[in-house]
Amino acid sequence: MLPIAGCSPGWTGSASLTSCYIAVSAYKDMNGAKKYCFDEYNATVAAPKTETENSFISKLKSGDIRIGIYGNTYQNVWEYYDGNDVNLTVFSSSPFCRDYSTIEDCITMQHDDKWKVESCSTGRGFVCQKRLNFIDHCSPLGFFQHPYQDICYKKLGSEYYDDALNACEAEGLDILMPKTEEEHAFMKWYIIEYINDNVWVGLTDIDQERTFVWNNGIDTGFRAFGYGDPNNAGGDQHCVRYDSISSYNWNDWTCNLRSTVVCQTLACQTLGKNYQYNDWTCNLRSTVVCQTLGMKYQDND
Ligand SMILES: [Ca+2]
Repeated sequence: MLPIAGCSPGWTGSASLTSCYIAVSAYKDMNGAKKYCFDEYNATVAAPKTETENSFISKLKSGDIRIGIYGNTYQNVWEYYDGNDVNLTVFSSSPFCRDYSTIEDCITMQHDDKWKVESCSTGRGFVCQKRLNFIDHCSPLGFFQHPYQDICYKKLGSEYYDDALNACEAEGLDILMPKTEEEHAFMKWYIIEYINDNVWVGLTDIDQERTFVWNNGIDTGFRAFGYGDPNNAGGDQHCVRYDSISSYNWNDWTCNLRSTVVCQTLACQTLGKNYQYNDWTCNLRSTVVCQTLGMKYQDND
């Protein structure tokens, strides 16, 4: 296999695609496939967004291939695991015809490149996918990294909210602040799979009830509260957490109870006082990454 610019050895891609791919020999249900790609490669299950990408992925592995799209057959609504809506669908027949719809259905690509709906619990082969030029900034520091974005996360212990802020700050990090659907979709999945506990979000309405403010940076307007929240139950819920009772969507919650702390930092800012990288990692990515994420996360004033 010829090396592809921007892809690690053993991975493949093409000039027109913005991702790298690797066919794996594992055979798993949807959940297992997602964990496999993340654990092994900080990657996701390949999910085609164009016809070109669809046929490219199809040729990487013989037999049926499970792809990283889930949805609801009754509604014919499909979503990528990065939280984005699916625009391309190439079903071999109308998914409405299937009668085994559950809350979550999965999609398998057949040898003719066409898709069929299946239960997510059916084991299938799959392909892992990651961004072109992906660099693992985070795991050398003991952090984990968003597969699509240059954000590093670090899990700490269980703290009151104020102590959570202090604990992250003491490490030169921010508290978790998912400000886009893409960040939220990943974090919700990660919490369910790897943390299995309620996790603070750096968002509070301490100063003015119902006016939620991020711990720092701009407000994208993104919120992921669960059904019925924020409700300020008991009149003392001014902090926010990923909550098991909300299926790990957000719940406004009292600041004076403990939840697990996850801190975050932009990958290019992990050069802070506590986490010195060696020079080459910084120099490789700093210009592009910092400009992009800077636009998104930092105040302009
Ligand atoms: Ca609440």
